[in-house]
Amino acid sequence: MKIEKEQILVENQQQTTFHNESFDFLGSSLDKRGVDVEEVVQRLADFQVAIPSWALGAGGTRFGRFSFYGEPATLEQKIDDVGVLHALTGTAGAISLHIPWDIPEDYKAIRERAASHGLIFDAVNSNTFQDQKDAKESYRYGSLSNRNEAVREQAIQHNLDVIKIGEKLGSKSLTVWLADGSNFPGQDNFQTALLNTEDSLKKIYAGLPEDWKLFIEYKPYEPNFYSTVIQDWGTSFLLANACGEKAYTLVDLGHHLPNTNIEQIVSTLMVKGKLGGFHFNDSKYGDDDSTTGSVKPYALFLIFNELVYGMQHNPQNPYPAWMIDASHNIKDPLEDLIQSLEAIQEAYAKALLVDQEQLKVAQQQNDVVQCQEILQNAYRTDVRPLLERARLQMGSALHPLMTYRSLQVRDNLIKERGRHTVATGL
Ligand code: PSV
Ligand code: MN
Ligand code: MN
Repeated sequence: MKIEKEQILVENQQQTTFHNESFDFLGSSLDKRGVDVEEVVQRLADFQVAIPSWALGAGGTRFGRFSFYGEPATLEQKIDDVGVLHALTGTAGAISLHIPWDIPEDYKAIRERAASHGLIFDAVNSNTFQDQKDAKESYRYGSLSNRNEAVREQAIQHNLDVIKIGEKLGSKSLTVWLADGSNFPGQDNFQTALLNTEDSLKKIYAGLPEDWKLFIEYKPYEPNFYSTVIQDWGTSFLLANACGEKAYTLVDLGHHLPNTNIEQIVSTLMVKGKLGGFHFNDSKYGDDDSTTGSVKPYALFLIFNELVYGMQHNPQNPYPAWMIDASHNIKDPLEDLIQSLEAIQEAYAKALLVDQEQLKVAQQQNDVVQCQEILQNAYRTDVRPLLERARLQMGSALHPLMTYRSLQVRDNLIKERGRHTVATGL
């Protein structure tokens, strides 16, 4: 299934008049506020978010999994699905693979397929949280932190193999998320587990190509419920520092205890030049992996406000690698991702509207009320016409979800792939 530009154009034509009216209205009021509207639209068009291969099928819970009809069963089909998203939104220009779920058979063909959709390969993800078929050692009691050297070596080698696969695809980064931890007090020696992890990560880092980055993801709990070795940004930060300048912390929005001030973490990491990657999702309770912006859109805006500030003021921090890390178990996964992409762009656009100069003045005057007004003035602006304009400029859909439905994408995928497909992955 491939969406042609012409199909989108036809859909857009029916909605252009209404779009032009709302864009002109918003544009003139932003103009009066001193906003460079063209620049905001351009930044939105430039903002690309990677889609992980595991988000394209319906996720499961530990109680079961209800598959969604027409899910991709192969790597080729996963790439095609991201192609659909990118054609509609203009924002999903990269795919992130998880190894060994997504090992290509024919690298050239896979690269060409991705390129035909305008996609590049983002970070490759290793997997040492599951035992693979025929593996010699088990990760039951941890991988990079394991007290048994043979297990650690197997996990290190796996990461080095993942780098090799990524190199053949044109990826430039490796993301390591570890499930390592313990379920009961006394089960593990915290210090040994941490030092083993540091040592293992350094060995992986040593195998990193010159122009690659290593992203170290943290998470407070789950699947282990007493302790996690890389539990928070501080632990990730110290491990990244121990590895070297190509190692960075990766923030996943769902990997924090309730009420954590994520925007402050973002700001601390950026000022220290160590925010490498970012996973979007939303949650009510834990690592829920819900649609981005579906539960706490204001929190997402505050995070983006710090990201925008950091991108403008912290040249010491590289441009972060953006990815959606959500996987829902009841929605059509593609519709879910379209909603996430829209919410991300919306939060970004609103953050771009924050009057940083005025905010600085209000902060200097300790005008707390005015500080809040400035932030909320940006947040309360309906920025959707800006997103539409960016998509229009890119030849993408003015209204991606509407177009997805009117082109009957899911029905076509079912016709092509059948109703019951089994994807590799979570
Ligand atoms: C597990 O929590 C997780 O969702 C992490 O966020 C990783 O990024 C992802 O799985 C893939 O390994
Ligand atoms: Mn993640
Ligand atoms: Mn997660």
